Amino acid sequence: MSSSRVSLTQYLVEQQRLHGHIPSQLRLLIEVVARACKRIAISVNKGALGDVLGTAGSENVQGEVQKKLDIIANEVLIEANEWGGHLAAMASEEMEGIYVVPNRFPQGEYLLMFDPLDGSSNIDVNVSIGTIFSVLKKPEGSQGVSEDDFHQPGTAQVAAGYCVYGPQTTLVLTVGDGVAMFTLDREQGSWVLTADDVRVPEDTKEFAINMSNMRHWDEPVKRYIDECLAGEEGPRGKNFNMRWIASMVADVHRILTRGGIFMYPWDKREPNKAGKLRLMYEANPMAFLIEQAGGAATNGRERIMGLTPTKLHERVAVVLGSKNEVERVTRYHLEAKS
Ligand code: P6P
Repeated sequence: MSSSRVSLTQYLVEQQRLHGHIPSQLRLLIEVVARACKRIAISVNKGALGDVLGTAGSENVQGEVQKKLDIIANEVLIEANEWGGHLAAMASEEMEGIYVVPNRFPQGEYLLMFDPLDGSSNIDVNVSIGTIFSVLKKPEGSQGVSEDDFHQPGTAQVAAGYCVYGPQTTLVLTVGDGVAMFTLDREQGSWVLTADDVRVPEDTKEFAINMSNMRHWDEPVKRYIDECLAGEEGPRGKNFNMRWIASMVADVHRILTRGGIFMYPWDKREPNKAGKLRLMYEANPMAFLIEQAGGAATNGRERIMGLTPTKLHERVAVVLGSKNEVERVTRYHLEAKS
């Protein structure tokens, strides 16, 4: 690839030439999602100058109060993707059921899932938020499309990524050949390759967890965090730092950039041992990116991408990031069971 600026399109064309993982319909899908993220960034960046802050006076299927920007982002992604002929259906955190591409448009072979604006509690306080997306192929031979077609393990993803709306607007993407980052050049309105072959350091001194939930955690998580807090006098023999942005996209971006461990474990308020985060459009795409960058992603015990969902909005516990730390948490869970 030339040392000069590489655009998203050039990167995708060259990746297809090198690895053959990006058929033209998938390239179109990624470019359409990237364009939608540029449109969302414009609304996000307006803040109080546009009628985009505050709540929309409605709740989503999760029972969460919807922000105006949640609805704007959801509509932008639906409208950008429904006519292209690359998709059979979409699913969103903001919609109860799947959105089947209307008959007036050609049907494609891909399924797109997204959290249109993750971290919305941060919108009104000007903290980074993001769009998360995951792409599956519609199962061969399935007539029409139903929610069951989405119930595939994370290992079946053909692409995943996020766009973080922060000091920079950055698109982070994998199609199974490593992780690349593209920064939005606002003057030209184009995505420029700014990092290729991203790697997560296997060790870290930085953990991310919402400490206010400590009293609800299971023993292995308490043990792990207590040891981090004990610092160099404790069993880990080193001091740790803590970060919690409460925007998964921003916390994961930090971990992809400099390492770390992110934990949203199940807690005793969750009767069915699930967690807060959603498997299909938060945990799975982030797990794909982290694994492609040499990290690990589990629910505390088992690989997230190995789980087969049975419901569209299924929740899961999440432990992801620097491989050696994630594996330590798994070991503590196994020791607790024995
Ligand atoms: P808490 C945002 O609402 C989100 O889904 C993730 O982006 C984030 O990591 C988590 O929830 C924050 O949860 O309980 O700390 O507000």
